[in-house]
Amino acid sequence: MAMLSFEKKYRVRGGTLIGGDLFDFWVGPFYVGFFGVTTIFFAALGTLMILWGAALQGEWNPWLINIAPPDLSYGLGMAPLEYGGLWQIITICAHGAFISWALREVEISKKLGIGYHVPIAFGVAIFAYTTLVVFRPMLMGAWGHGFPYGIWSHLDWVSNTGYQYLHFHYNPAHMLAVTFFFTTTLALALHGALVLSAANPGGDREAKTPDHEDTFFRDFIGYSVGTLGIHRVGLLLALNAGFWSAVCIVISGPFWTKGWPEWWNWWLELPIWGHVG
Ligand code: UQ2
Repeated sequence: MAMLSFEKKYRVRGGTLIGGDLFDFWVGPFYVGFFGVTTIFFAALGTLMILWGAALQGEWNPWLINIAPPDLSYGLGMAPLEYGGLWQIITICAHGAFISWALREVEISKKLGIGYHVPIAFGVAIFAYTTLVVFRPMLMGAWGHGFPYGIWSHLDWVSNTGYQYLHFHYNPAHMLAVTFFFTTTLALALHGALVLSAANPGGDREAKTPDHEDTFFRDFIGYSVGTLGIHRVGLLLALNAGFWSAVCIVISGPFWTKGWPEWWNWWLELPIWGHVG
């Protein structure tokens, strides 16, 4: 079925979570919906707050624009706009936009009668962000523990926060997160390469079918995870990358305040090394 007639067939009324038919329409190729409107609202307001912060500081170099969270002395209270209040409003707007976007994905999934895998996957990314700027700051007692909004400044924050725990690569949850990120790229490279190799056999030869893809991996390593299976593997790997990223930062501070290398002393402290005392 051609794409345009497919769209006509499945562009149905209903499936909205809120507002009934009020925003149940399309603008060109885009579904709007109540949450399309709230996404635009929060994204526009948040962007304006960033531009306002840039104007207040007189810093218009895109690399250097920096909206910092409040000083630690403000604790979990509100701060004046120029002293972290903008960061607090921008954080609220970011959550408004991200959660609206996820709920718009839910409405579209309901219209199409498909599962909720996409909004759940996006939800894990939102969870990682919320862990950084809400959960961990709340557990540590100050919004000032959130990261600053700026291209350069957020990189400095990551570097400084890492060194605060001496060597972040010794954080076991960070090890898991990094491993999942790398394995995700491995899986996507394998999958993308395999699909393109079947679709483009070279010359004027006709595209090959998915059973060729299965056969390649069965010949190569004796096992094929399958054309559906590779997407399950990919989703599992990607969700774990986001999840363990959130875990590795939320345990740093609230759970472990020393250097991460020292955490591994549990190994030396096992009662099996024949120490006396
Ligand atoms: C596969 C398959 C695909 C694929 C890929 C594989 C036909 C088109 C990439 C091979 C993947 C395997 C064996 C699992 C890899 C696991 C990890 C953790 C990287 O068999 O079926 O479908 O794209």
